[in-house]
Amino acid sequence: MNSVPFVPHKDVEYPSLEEVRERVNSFYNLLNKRRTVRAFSNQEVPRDVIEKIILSAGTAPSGAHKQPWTFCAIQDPEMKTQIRVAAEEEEYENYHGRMSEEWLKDLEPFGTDWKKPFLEIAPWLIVVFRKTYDLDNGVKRKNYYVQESVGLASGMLLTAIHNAGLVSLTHTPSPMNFLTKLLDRPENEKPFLLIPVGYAADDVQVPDLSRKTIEEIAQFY
Ligand code: IYR
Repeated sequence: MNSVPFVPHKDVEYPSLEEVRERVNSFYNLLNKRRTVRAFSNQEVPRDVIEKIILSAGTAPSGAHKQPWTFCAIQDPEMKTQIRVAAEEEEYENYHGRMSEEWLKDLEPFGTDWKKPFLEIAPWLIVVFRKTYDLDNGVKRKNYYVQESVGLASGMLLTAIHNAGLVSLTHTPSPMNFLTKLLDRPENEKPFLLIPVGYAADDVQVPDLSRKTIEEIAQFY
C-alpha cells in the first residue's frame, strides 16, 4: 500500500493567552481593513510576489488533500484585452436582461455596470480554476469537496493579497467558460473566480458599508 508516513508536527505553537489575544486582535484589525476595489493603478507588481501569493493560497486544506485548483496568472496585455472583451460581452447581456430587477437593485450601491476597464488596467489577473476531477495519464481520478476546497484557497488568496498591501476584486463574469478557451485549460478544469490584483488607483473610492456584528453572524451554544 502506498501510505504516507506520519511525522512530528514541528511547527506547532503554544502561545500564552495574552499572546493569543494580541494576535486575534491584530489579525482582525488587518482583515477588517480589506476592501474590494474596482479602480486599479497600472503600477507593476513583480512575478515573484504573485508566485508567493499563489503559494499561500495553495496552503489551503482540501478534500483528501487533492489540492483541486489551478491559478492562472495573466500579465500579458493582449490576453488581458481578450479577457476584457469577452467578459464585457457577457456582462452587457447580464446588465441588459439576464439579471433580475431585484439583482440590479441590490447592486446599485456598488455602482457596477457592464464595463470592466480594470481587466486591462490591473497588472495581474488571477483566474482560479477548480479541478472537477484529476487526469492521471488520461485516467480520471476523483476529487472531493471541490467547491469548498477552492473557496477556501480563494479566501486565502485574497487574504495573502491584502496582507501584502495590495488590493483585489472578486470578479465573477457570468458565464465564465470563455476563460477555459482563452487560457487553453483542459476539460477537467472549470473557471471559479477572476481576481484582478495590484495597487489601488490614487483616487479610489469604495462604498460606505458596514459589516455585521458578532450577534448578527454568530450563535454560541
Ligand atoms: N458579475 C457582474 C454582476 C455582479 C454581481 C454581484 I452578486 C456582485 O457582487 C457584483 C457584480 C459584475 O461583475 O458586474
